[in-house]
Amino acid sequence: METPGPLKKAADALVDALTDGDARPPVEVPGAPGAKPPSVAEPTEPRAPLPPKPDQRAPEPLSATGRGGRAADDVRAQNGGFLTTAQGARLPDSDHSLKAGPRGPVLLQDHHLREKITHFDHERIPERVVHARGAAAHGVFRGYGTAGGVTRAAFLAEGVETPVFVRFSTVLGSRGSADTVRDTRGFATKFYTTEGVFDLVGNNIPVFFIQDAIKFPDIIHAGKPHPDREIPQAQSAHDTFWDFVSLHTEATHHTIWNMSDRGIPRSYRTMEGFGVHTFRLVDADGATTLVKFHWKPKLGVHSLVWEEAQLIAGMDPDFHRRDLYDAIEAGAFPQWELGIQTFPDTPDQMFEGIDLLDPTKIVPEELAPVRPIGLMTLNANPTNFFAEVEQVAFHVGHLVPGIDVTDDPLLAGRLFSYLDTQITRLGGPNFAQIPINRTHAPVNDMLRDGFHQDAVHTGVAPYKPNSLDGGCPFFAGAADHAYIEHPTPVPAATKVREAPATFDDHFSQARLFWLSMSPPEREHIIAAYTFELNKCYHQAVKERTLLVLANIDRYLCAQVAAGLGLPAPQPSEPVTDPAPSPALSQLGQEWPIQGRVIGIVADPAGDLAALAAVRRAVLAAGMVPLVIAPTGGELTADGAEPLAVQRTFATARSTEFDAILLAGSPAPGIDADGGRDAKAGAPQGPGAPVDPRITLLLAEAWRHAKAIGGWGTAEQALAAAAVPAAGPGVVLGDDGENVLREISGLLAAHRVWDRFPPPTEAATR
Ligand code: HDE
Repeated sequence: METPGPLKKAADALVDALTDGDARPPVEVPGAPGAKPPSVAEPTEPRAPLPPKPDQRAPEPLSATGRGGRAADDVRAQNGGFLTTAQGARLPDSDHSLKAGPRGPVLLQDHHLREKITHFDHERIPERVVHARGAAAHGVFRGYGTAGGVTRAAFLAEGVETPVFVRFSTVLGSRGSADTVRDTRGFATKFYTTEGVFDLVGNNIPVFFIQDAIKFPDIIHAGKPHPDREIPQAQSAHDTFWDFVSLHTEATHHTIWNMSDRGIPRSYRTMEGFGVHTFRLVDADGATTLVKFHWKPKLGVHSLVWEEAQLIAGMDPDFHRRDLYDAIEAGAFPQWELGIQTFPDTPDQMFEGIDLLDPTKIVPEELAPVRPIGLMTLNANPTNFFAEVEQVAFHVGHLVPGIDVTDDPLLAGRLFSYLDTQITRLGGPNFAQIPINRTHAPVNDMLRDGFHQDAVHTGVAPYKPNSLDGGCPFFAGAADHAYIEHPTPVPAATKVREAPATFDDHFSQARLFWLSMSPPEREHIIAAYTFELNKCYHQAVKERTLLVLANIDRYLCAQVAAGLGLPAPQPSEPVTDPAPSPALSQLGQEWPIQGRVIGIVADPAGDLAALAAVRRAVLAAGMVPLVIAPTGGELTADGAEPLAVQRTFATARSTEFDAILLAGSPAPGIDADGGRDAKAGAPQGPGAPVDPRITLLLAEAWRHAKAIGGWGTAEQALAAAAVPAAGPGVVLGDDGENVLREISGLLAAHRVWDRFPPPTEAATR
């Protein structure tokens, strides 16, 4: 190890300052790439790599077998200020191959060239076969102790803090696909508990498309792009998906969730998470309880509107990962409560007539309330995407004492699949030794060798029983926290390829979901089915899907049929009348507004001091203010403090903001010309000229049911955008801070839902 020079010492001091939680400087505008701004000129002196940004954290510095501790916080691989080869030989140049003269042929002996290119050629690993697109963060889970009566899992005991790593994902798209597509979202949590790793590998939808794992390749082949043209990317709006789900009606319940607003979350921070399957908890005395796991976001469940989701897929395909990272960097740490629904572990594994082994069914919260058992806070971004997010390997079979699986046939297949898939994806059987996957519990397995073996095992007897290594390692008993499968009785049976009769009901819970939606949510569901099916080419697929919809609801089926230009069929099964579950609707409650993004449109001719005051008030409320002005740089006025601009009229789009504040009505900027910025090309309405990008911004915010506020001459801009000044969710006033207060109240309900009152016809049979 080289002796640290002054530059390394300076960098270390910066790490200390930046990683000290209390000293962490507030970040008003998150997203800058480095911990320190670079110089304009290319640096000429070597120095140690900059530390990670204060919001970032690397995996714990543990050995491949869980040894070590927090001694060395900085586990980055770079060491020393000079560029070297992989073997540590210092390099004088990395821009020119070794040649026989400046114009001569390149020499084969150039090891640096070969090493650099060869390594580059192998930088990619196979993307996940599903859930390829995702983002993740580090955090901590604190047990409330309220699960103590039903499980002996140590990490759920009161006050126990457990590090976690959480990866959110879409299912269908490739690694580079857009975040805001209509899809199910993965919600996978790795708990690094003292008893070993526990992975809760869930989704943001509480049910699944299939009841048996053997169908997984079928649903995924149907949902992925068509095998001939490899289109469409990351979406279900195509023939093969609808062909499959209309024939395979056990997918009906999951599909209606996908077509609802749950399929297009506003943010990972505003998603619920579900373990989907029923698990079996075991307490200290061996008593068992069946449970379903729920993650409840502190910010509430909140979704995009479909047009917004589509615009964002183009404007900012990284919208969800950016939102997660920015919120954490800005200190608005996302939080979820972990909760359980508990059910008696009866021999039939049913609860109130619901088969707990059927993963296409929920148990409404009104029948079995969700009991909170702990709080998760995500408080650090990854330091290196590949090392952490790409290489993290979850597995439903990573369980700890006190948590056991049930005989859900979907879960059984998953218990096989997750281990199997990593062997290809992560290049061999030793992926548990990759830093992000290392357990924080001591490891003494008898698994040896294999590709990428990082541990240098000692001893001569990696087998049991042995005497040559003193019989070590020894077996643990229950008192030593051994993981002992619960001795669950299995009834005598005959081998068959069959599902139980209780799995035959495919429609009643899809109807339950539909009946639980508020009128605006129902309209969105109708629109989503209509949109997706109108993207299909085959009429047979559309007609077959209408037959499915008829079994859910007459109004839903009739409206979608009308949109498709087809007749609405009659139901083929009696339509049941389940009691709605109000807990399934996103509407009707108020939520905290931390981390919401407020676009403040500046009028350079307006009162900058007032704008600055509103900006400060947005920050004080825990939200992120982004100043939008005709050009970049700073806004200045006599006597006022200069104000940094984060977005220009050309770069801003309404979809980035949860609410818009107008500090006046800005005149057209220098690039307000359709030739330079097509957004500016729309015809202008009568009245004082307003920059056309701002009228577009307002018109979009209006139709996406976002709150809009303004002061000064703001009314002119609203008029130019044909936004009614007295319309729902529009707040005009003389004082910006008062306007902001009202806007904050509107944001607590997420959107201005009454802006577009839906038709009054209720769902009917
Ligand atoms: Fe997965 N799933 N899955 N899945 N799944 C994978 O594992 C699989 C299912 C879920 O962020 C794969 O490491 C089968 C349900 C998430 O890394 C693979 C079946 C639920 C993630 C796999 C299911 C999920 C995956 C691909 C049917 C919600 C992303 C890469 C029996 C409860 C984890 C990988 C991450 C990933 C198999 C069904 C959630 C192939 C066979 C149900 C969140 O092993």
